[in-house]
Amino acid sequence: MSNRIIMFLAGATLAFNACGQSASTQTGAPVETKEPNSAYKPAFAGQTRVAGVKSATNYEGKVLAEGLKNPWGITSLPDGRLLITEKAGTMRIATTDGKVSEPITGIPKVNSAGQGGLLGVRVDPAFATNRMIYWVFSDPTADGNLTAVAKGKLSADEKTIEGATVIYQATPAYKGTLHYGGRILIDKTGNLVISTGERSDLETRPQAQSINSGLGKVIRITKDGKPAAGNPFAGQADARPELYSYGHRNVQGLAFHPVTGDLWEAEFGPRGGDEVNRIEPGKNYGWPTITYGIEYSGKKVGDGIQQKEGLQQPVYYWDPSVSPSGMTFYSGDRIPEWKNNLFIGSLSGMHIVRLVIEKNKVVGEERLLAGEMQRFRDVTQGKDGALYAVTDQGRLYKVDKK
Ligand SMILES: [Ca+2]
Repeated sequence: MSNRIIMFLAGATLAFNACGQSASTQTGAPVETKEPNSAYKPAFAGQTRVAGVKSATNYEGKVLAEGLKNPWGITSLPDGRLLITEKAGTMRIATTDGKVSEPITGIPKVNSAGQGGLLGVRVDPAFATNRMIYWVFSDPTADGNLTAVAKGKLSADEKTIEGATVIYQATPAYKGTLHYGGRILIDKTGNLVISTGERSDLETRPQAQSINSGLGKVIRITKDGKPAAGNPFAGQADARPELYSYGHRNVQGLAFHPVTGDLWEAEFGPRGGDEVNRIEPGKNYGWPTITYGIEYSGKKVGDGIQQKEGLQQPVYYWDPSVSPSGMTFYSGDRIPEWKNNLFIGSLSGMHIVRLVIEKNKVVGEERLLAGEMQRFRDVTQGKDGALYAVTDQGRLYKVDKK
């Protein structure tokens, strides 16, 4: 079957599913036009460079605020305001019309060198009564830096975090400042799902494949930092019971699918090989044994293989890299054609990725706000059903229909 026919069929599927809604237009041509770094072949059709789509809805990205200092994570408070972390170690609260608070104090020291700092943040589902907040940060210890998780209570006047406590450290520590992962979600059982990185260097990289290391993992812990019940390696000798999945490089996107409830993640590849994965407990996602990327030097990674029995294939990958950061599925009603699509902040690509997903496969890709020339660090869905995003350059955006 020719590529053209496959694209036509994909377009027909989209139009059918969007019946009764304003349907996205299938443009056919992939949104990526640059040469890939390698000649690696995908494992299945639609694993990279799928047909481009274009939102039919007249949407806009409005700058609500500027001057945030390297914002990294954004999430909604129950009243609809936005809680934002800044890399150097502060949090601020922003209203959805762009008023930004003074920095919130009481947060344990972070090491903000390199890619470290105050990272992902979530509020307790019972925040309205307990005011608890959970966050990930780069923890400077005597042995080096590591990805850690802390919790604390937002004071009634919203000026400080009370009783901040470090509840989990993804050891071992390492004297480097790269690849901390750093996202956090709260799952439907009330446990915390955290991402880490393999700390980038050749020395630590193999630990992504070790189930007795905290590096290069998705981790699932209780709100007290203990391994969550039902984790895949519980009771297994020489394995850490807090681990949920492994073989990751640097996971900076985590989101639950609003319909299936599945955990999805995005991670950075080296030169090419950025990935979107659907995470199943206990599975090995391959890094550094398999990858669609190459070393920054241009050499192959390891044996230069992309597929291996027992190692999970990404649902989708990019080459060249877009640097996929924070992400969310859209479950709002304001733009019906976006329902259940995945939105990912792109750093080096400087846009917001929109992926249309059907039956766990990507069937369309769009680039939003590419003209803004911003490094989109995180995106979340507001209580009002609009998307809110923060950029490395310090902007807070609202993305909504005009
Ligand atoms: Ca992988």
